[in-house]
Amino acid sequence: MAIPPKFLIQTAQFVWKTMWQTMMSQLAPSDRQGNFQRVESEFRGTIGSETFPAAKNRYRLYVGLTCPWAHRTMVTRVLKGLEDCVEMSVAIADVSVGGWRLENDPTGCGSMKELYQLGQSGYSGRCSVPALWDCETQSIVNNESSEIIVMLNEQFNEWAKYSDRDLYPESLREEGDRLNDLIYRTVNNGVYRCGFATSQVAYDQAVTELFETLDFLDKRLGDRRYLLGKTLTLCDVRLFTTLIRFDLVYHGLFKCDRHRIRDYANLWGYLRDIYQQPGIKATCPLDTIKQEYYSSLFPLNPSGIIPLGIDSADLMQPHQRQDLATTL
Ligand SMILES: N[C@@H](CCC(=O)N[C@@H](CS)C(=O)NCC(=O)O)C(=O)O
Repeated sequence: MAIPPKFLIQTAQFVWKTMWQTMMSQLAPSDRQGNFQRVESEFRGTIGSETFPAAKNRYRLYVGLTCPWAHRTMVTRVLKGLEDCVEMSVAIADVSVGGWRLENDPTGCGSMKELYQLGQSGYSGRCSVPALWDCETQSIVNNESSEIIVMLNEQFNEWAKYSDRDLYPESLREEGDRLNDLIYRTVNNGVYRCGFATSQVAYDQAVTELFETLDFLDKRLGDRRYLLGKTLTLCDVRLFTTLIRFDLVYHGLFKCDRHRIRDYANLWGYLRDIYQQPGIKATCPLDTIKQEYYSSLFPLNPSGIIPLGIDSADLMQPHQRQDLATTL
């Protein structure tokens, strides 16, 4: 006796959707309307405080190559020339353990979960990257990228190769912070709000806001080289790490598909401009980014198939944005 296909389809849909909702609630918690709710970072210590004085080789940065938030800290570390002052451990996204794995780490930890628990016994919160680790007190100083990059910019100048380079100048802070709020909500976190939405309404709102901001930023970058004028700031670092993943991952996997960054006249040149600056390309292993996203976010890509994407040659095309440097 053949099973009626309708029954088969309905059962598969029910089982599949239930499994998907269960996995999504672990991976990306959402509210009752299906909007992705990002969990607040828990460790908010400051370098330069009594507990965590600035020092050479005392702190270690834990990153993951896929992660745009961790990437902000990697780019800032390179732009300030802090490679010999703040060491870095690269965690690997491991879908089989459902988290970040560490290999041959000096702490002896085999995962970010073990590291967080070494820092605070009994810790049961999220074990995210980036995390700034204090090797002396064996504890996490801070795991919020927007704060770590400010500390990297100003607290290690005594040992920084490019100590004169101020990525968060006082005179541009007010305008930069305002822009950061918009970019965080609609672009940095906006792509996640699209990809992790669990209802059509939540996705529609996130995707509309995302492209409204990208259109606005594209226009803004028509007469200035960087977001705040002629100097590159943390504002650019924060936008860059989302843009570099956009055509590669977010456009397909997160359904951010109205346009690609390549379709924008100014954003595309701006992205290439930053990518081509000394040391930056090496922080962007495109194949790893693509592979880790498409395989570790299993509920969004159950087949595990990894698409073709863009490659480094596209990003190395000339951009001529240096000519805009004089206009503002
Ligand atoms: N607010 C954090 C977000 C960091 C974050 O979400 N990192 C992700 C990787 S892209 C992570 O490690 N997630 C693991 C988890 O939350 O358990 C920051 O900006 O530093």
